[in-house]
Amino acid sequence: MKVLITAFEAFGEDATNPTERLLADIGKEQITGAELHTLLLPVVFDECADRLLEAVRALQPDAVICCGLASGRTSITPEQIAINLKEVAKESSVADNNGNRPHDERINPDGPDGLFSLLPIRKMVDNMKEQAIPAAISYSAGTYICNNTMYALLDYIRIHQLPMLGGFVHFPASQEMAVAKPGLPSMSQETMLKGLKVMIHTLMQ
Ligand code: PCA
Repeated sequence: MKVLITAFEAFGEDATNPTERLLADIGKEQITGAELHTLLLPVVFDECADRLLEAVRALQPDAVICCGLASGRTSITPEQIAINLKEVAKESSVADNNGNRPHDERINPDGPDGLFSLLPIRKMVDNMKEQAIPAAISYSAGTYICNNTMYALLDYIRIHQLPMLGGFVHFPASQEMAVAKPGLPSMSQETMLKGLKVMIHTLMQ
């Protein structure tokens, strides 16, 4: 099974993005039955999706697992749904890495309002919990870059009717980030890697 894993560069106030390290770590792993490919995406509206879809077209993977940071979360959270909206709230300080702050914009003006993940998210969560990894389904990927990426991927699969699994998983902050911001919920990079491996194994079950 050909599996494409993606992650994001740092954004906002955070100097690092733990999914970037996660991507480097999974790139060194051998998983029987899986041919792994990795891709780091920019935290820029539209470009995140363009780069991902370029790789999808070139690789034609059987499955795509996109990974991103959701600082403040306590578990690894596969997303259930992506919504057709790009929105950076005015009061939020987090423009994308090119300074874009879209407001009330559709990702695809002709696309459906929402698209469900094509990954076996419930099985992934159950399998991670069985391995004592904190995990839960999330019902909102937000309206920022991760949602943009997930929606664009699912919309592409929908439009081209591809036999491809795809979806998005948010990870908590790393322990290093929690040292800099006391009180921030965190998870070790080792546990994140273990969780990602469990999710890849779940695809092949
Ligand atoms: N998390 C952000 C964008 C990049 C990332 O890792 C998000 O949740 O949209």
